[in-house]
Parts: sequence; C-alpha cells; structure tokens
Amino acid sequence: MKLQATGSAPAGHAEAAIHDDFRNAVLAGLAARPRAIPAKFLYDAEGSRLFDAITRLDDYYPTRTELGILEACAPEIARLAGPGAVLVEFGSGSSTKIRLLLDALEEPAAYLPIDISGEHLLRACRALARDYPALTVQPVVGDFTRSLSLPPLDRGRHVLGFFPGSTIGNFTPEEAGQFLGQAALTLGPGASFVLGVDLVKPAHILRAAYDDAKGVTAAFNLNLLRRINRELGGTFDLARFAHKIVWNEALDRIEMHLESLADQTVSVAGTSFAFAAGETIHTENSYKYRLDAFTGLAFSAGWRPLAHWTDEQALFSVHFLRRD
Ligand code: AVJ
Repeated sequence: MKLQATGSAPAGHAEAAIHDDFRNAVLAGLAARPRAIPAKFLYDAEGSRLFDAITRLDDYYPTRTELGILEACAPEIARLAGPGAVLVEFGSGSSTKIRLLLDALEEPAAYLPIDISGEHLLRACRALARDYPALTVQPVVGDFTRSLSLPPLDRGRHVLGFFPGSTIGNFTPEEAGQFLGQAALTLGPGASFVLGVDLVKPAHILRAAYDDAKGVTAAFNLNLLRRINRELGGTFDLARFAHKIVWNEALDRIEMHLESLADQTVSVAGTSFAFAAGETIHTENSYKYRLDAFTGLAFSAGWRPLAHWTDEQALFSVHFLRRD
C-alpha cells in the first residue's frame, strides 16, 4: 500500500491548531449577538460518525441523490479529466464518493484528501490504500476553509479537485466565491474541479432532511455542546437545549440552531454566558443554489463551467469546472 504521511505539518500540529481555533471560535461566538459557532466544529470524531449516519437516512436526500448523479456522469467526468489525474478532495470525511471517481477514471495517480477530523481521515485512507493498491494516498489533516499548504502537486499531471456533498453550502455565497478563487490557485492552471451543489426546493423536503424523524440530525447538532463540555471544560446541560431548524427563504438557506429551553447560565473555559429561554446559538448554514446562480459564481471566481448534471427531480447538481 502507498499511504504517505502528510507533506505539510504533522497531524499533531494540525490538531493542536484546530483545538486553539475551536476555543477562540466558541468563546467569541458565545459572546456575539446573535450567537454563532462555525459549522466546521460539528465534526469531531463523534460528529463525523453522526454525519455519516445522517447521510444514510431516508429523510436526507442529498447523499443518495448525489451518488446517483455521480454514478451516471462518472464516465463523462473521466473523459473530461483524462488519464493519470491527481485527485484533491476538500473535506473528504469517510471518502466514499471518491470511489465512484476512482473506479471510472483511467489510472488515477494520487489522492490527496483534506479533512479536519484526523482520526476519521486516517481510517478512511487506510481502507482506500488497501482497495486501490496502485494509488498514492496522501492524507492532509487540516482546515480547508483556511489557506493550507498541500504537498507539492505533480504539475505534469492533470489535477482534479473534488468537493462533493454541497459542503460549499456551509459558506455564504461571498465566502463560496472566495473559496472557489482560492481553490483555483491551489489546484493550479489547467485544473478541473467537480463540485456537488444542493438546489433550492420546496420547504417541506428541506425541513424533513434537516430535522429528520429519527433525531439523528438533532443528535449531530447537540454533539457540539458535548464537544465543548469535553474539550473546553463546558457545563452545557444537553437536556436544556434543543435542535432547531429555520428555512430562511430570503437567503435560500437552511439554518441549524441550538435553542435554550430555559433561562440559564453556562460556563465555558472559565467564562460565564447567560442564556434567556428561546435564545439560540446558530450552528450551521446550508445554502441552496439555483443552477445559473452557481455557475455564475464559479465563473466570477475564475472557473469555466464545462458541464453540469442533475437528478430527474432537480434536487441536487454536480458541476464540472475548468480553469485556464
Ligand atoms: C455536509 C454541509 C453538506 O448542509 O446538508 C447535514 C451538513 N447538517 N444535516 C448539509 C448537515 C445537517 C451537510 N453538509
């Protein structure tokens, strides 16, 4: 197997940086009004496990819909990307979707997954390296929402970025534009970029997907408080907060919040925070796009939209971009 250690900072350094980042973001986010904590902190080991469980729920349409689209368009992606490509995945999680591309591409040379959850990333990479013995697998533990250094990419090869799952929807459209511009620099001249982007649709479908009947999304959201308690010495009582979903129609986004069920005081890393009943901590935005709005955003960030695909109900879309 060809599983290589990260070419940038050792995993321990990345995790220490993520820990400091978490502490600063939580203290600042709880002091702010409205209160908000960036969604990337939902993904500790338990959060990553709960998110994987979400992706298998009947109520959560994005994953199976995207997999169906990718299965259908993989041969065309393989044709557009050509042989011997180097794949770079942003926020790879458990690295299941990449297998569809790896199976369709002609002799992919290397796979560089970037993920904030180190343990989860390494486990996924060991399994991939076992299943694809000819592939060089080079995991990078890090936060792709910040500029991060990748191991040098082999510029003689075609570079194919992969950002599935509509994770781009966690950014505001402005941040998404900045991310796309940064990715153009990271991936380099001539690179291709395949992204999954969730689409605007009727509110009842969105509500079911983000407040599922089995309560897995609620557990995923509440796990953030458990993480704060464990890693930052927090005193959150999980029974006194509830998962809350808002479909913000004006901004085309699903919002996830944690709502305080009582007047209460919570302490985190030695600082006290008073909550009124009904007050919320905003924990995630999940923006939904219209097709032309997304291709326009990509174009403004320096990418040429070469193709896109959707499912029959136009729930979800997959985009193929190219930079000059
Ligand atoms: C991983 C950001 C794409 O927004 O659908 C799932 C995260 N949050 N259920 C999404 C999520 C609640 C997911 N993304």
